[in-house]
This record gives sequence, structure tokens and C-alpha cells, in this order.
Amino acid sequence: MKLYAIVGSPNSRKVLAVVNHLGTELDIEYLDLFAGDARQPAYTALNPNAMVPTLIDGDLKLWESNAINQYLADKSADQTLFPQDLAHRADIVRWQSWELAHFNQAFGTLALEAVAKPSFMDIQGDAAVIDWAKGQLNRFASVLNNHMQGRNYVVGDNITLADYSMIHVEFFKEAIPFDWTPYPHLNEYFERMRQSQHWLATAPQSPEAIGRKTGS
Ligand SMILES: N[C@@H](CCC(=O)N[C@@H](CS)C(=O)NCC(=O)O)C(=O)O
Repeated sequence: MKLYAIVGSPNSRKVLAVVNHLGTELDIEYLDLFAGDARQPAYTALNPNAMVPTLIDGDLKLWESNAINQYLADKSADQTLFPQDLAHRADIVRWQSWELAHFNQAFGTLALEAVAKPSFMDIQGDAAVIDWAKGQLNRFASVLNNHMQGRNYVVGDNITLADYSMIHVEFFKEAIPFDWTPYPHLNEYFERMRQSQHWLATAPQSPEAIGRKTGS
């Protein structure tokens, strides 16, 4: 198997954490964000979105990080990240769907517009989009905060795919213009996951390494 990723990219880190957790053996090719590697025809033939991550396994060309993680977990002998029990699986998929459609759509948009564009791309973020994302993030952070009261993980008593999905934008948490203080249970959860072994191992070695082909 082969995984295409970008150093420091939140969605790449989401998959790399699962690869680390499962001990999956695969080749990893890091694309250079700034050189436009993802827009080259050879890559868009694999992923027409020109985005990472993409997993290749034989004839399967799989994009979308949550789909990749479900596939990797199902292929693995380790059944704890995405157990076979139907209710448990549905609960994990529910939270993966929710983070993609709501919580991290807002969090990721705020991170991109308010931090990544000005800091890494030399582009001004869109003020109207930033305002919209803040409103959405307030709405959905409150849902996660309430859910995390009295819990260590999003589903059940152990780390599952839902956790690696939920926290994948964590690198930007303190950098975005957003007041997290009303959400103490969410904050404790993010701190716990931030220190978790397999997530920590996906962190870029330096800010300069982000988006570059070399380094990890
Ligand atoms: N829904 C996709 C999102 C993928 C995505 O947004 N990837 C970002 C990196 S974190 C990317 O490749 N961005 C490059 C671009 O937008 O041109 C997934 O979950 O895999």
C-alpha cells in the first residue's frame, strides 16, 4: 500500500495517526504543497480533488481521510479502532460524519482563513468567512463540550477512529481567533488526545517542515 500525504496537513495527520496506531506497513510519499505536486496530472489521476491524503492499495485509489481510516482499520487485526459491533461502528461513523460536516468544517475554515493563509501562504483570509466560521464553531463546540463531560473518548472507553477524526485540526487550536474557555470538557479532551502517542508521532518536526517534501 502507498499513502500520499503532506507534512503537517491535518487530514494527512488524521490518517498517519491511524497508520501509527495500527502499525500498518505502507510506503508514504510526501507531496510538496508549495511546488504544486498535488495539481500534477499524475496525481490528479489518483485524486481528482488535488488533495491529500490518498491511499493506493492495488487497484483501489481511495481518497477522503475517514474512508481511508475505516479501510485501514478493517484490514487490520486490531479491531479496537473500528470494532465490528454494529452499534459501536454506527456511533463512530456518526461522530466522523459530524466532525466533517460541522465541527471541523468550522474549525478548519477558521484555521485556514485566519491562520494558514496569512502565516503560510501569504494570502489575506476572508473576513466574512472568518465571522461565519466563528459562529458555526461556537454552535458545534458546545455540542462536543456537552458530549465530553464525564468521558475520556468520543465513543466508548478507548481511542477509536472518531477521536483521530475529531482532533485532526488541533495544531491550530490556540492560534485561531476563538475563545475556547466556555468549553472546558472539550479542552480537556483535546489536551488528552494531543498527548496521545500515535497522534504526537505525526507532528511536523518544525514549522518550516510544514508542506515541504522533506522532513516529517
Ligand atoms: N475531505 C478531505 C479533505 C482533504 C483536504 O482538505 N486536504 C488538504 C490538506 S489537510 C489539502 O490537500 N489541501 C490542498 C488544497 O486544498 O489545494 C479528507 O478528509 O481527506
